[in-house]
Amino acid sequence: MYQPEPFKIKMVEPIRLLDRQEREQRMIEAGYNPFLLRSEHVYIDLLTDSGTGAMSDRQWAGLLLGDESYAGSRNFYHLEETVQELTGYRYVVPTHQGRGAEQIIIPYLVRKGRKYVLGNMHFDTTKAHIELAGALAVNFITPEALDTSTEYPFKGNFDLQAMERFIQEHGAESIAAIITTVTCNSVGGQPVSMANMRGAYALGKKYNIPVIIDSARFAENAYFIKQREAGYGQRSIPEIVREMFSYGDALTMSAKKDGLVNIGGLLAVKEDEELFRACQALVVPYEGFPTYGGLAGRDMEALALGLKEVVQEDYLRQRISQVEFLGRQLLDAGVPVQAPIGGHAVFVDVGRILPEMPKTQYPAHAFAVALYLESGIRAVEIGSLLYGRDPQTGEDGLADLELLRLTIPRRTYTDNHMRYIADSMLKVCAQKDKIKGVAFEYEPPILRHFTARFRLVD
Ligand code: P70
Repeated sequence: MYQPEPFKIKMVEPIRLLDRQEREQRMIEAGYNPFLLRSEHVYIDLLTDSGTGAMSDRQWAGLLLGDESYAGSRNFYHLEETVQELTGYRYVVPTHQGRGAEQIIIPYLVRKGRKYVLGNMHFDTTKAHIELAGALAVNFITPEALDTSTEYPFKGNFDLQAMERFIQEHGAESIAAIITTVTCNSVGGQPVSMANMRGAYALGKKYNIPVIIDSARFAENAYFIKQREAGYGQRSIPEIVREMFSYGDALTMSAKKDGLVNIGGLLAVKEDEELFRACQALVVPYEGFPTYGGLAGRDMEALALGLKEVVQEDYLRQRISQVEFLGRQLLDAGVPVQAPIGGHAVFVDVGRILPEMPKTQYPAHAFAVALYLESGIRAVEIGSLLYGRDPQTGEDGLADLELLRLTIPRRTYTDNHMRYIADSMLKVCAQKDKIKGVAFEYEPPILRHFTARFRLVD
């Protein structure tokens, strides 16, 4: 059943499709890296759902209520109350975006020789902060997640037994933290079940390891729990969200996703005053005074309102079903995609479309280049390019899956855009033998996918 939008459109932003020749020229100029294209040269932008959504009229109105005082802005108190109510956490620190929260809490947790940070699957900025702090990021994703063809309802889950074995083998004192990422971005925007979140938290308590919830897409995760997990069908989204956060000691949030704003982030601590004081002290040199943390007063107001809108069920129903609508068209046409369809994006399993191409030629990135040339659509690789090299051996081509992410911004594109995306994907698949791999012309040492330049391999 399709779900009509629970909003109507008040303002439009024109977009334009360049002709094929110009698209080719622009891709050469961008060094075959879609990140380096100018957005005006992109027709439909599926690079990310981060900061790219549309705000509501209430949020825009909220911008005019910005109190731009350096200290004690009223918008901070509105945001603080909203986050306390939503999560049950006592201490709230705004940050400029998700990685702002990570750069504060991760180095603090990694202190005193704690070598490992465990996760269901860490996202790239989180992994980068863990490595910059001198620790290793270790993933314990459930094995079902790595087979894109099986319909498993909670592919974001931890393999809790494997994680406990690791803790026992390496000693609890060597573990800095457990990070639960909801939804789990790297394996396809896949949800973590409540039972699994509870289990990860129980391990944290048993071994005295703090549990941090990386909560960029917390509301989408809550919606999946309501749909799929026994016992939650009759519970409200805010109730489910509250329970989810009860299984963490602190949270980091990129508010550019489920915060429904274009910029913003959060760090919040449930009740550990020492942890909060340490984070509060660090936020000053890195982000700003604790009542603004790198955000304007108006940004904090828009975020407080966004956090209230995102837990509305009619919003979530349409959001998730639009992504599903795109995914279904691809699945029905035989394109391998991560199933079931995730929350914020359709993840295409390019490893299965181009099985012959070596992982070190980054098949999903090569596919993204071909998709732009065909259609003006910009998508992003979530595979060996993004994963990066082994920090100790320098080995490359290590991701389990070579995925192409068609990321859907919130409240931004229509179902006709989804149809165009599906048609374009099928055209590229029909000519897959012509897709060429890529090789580096320039490879940055860290977070390389953002600024690398490439040439095509013959
Ligand atoms: C995305 C962006 C950001 C992110 C995240 C999770 C689970 C933290 C952060 C950092 C990053 C991106 C990737 C490819 C293309 C463009 C952008 N995810 N945790 O799209 O938050 O960006 O606010 O510092 O997904 O998935 P922030």
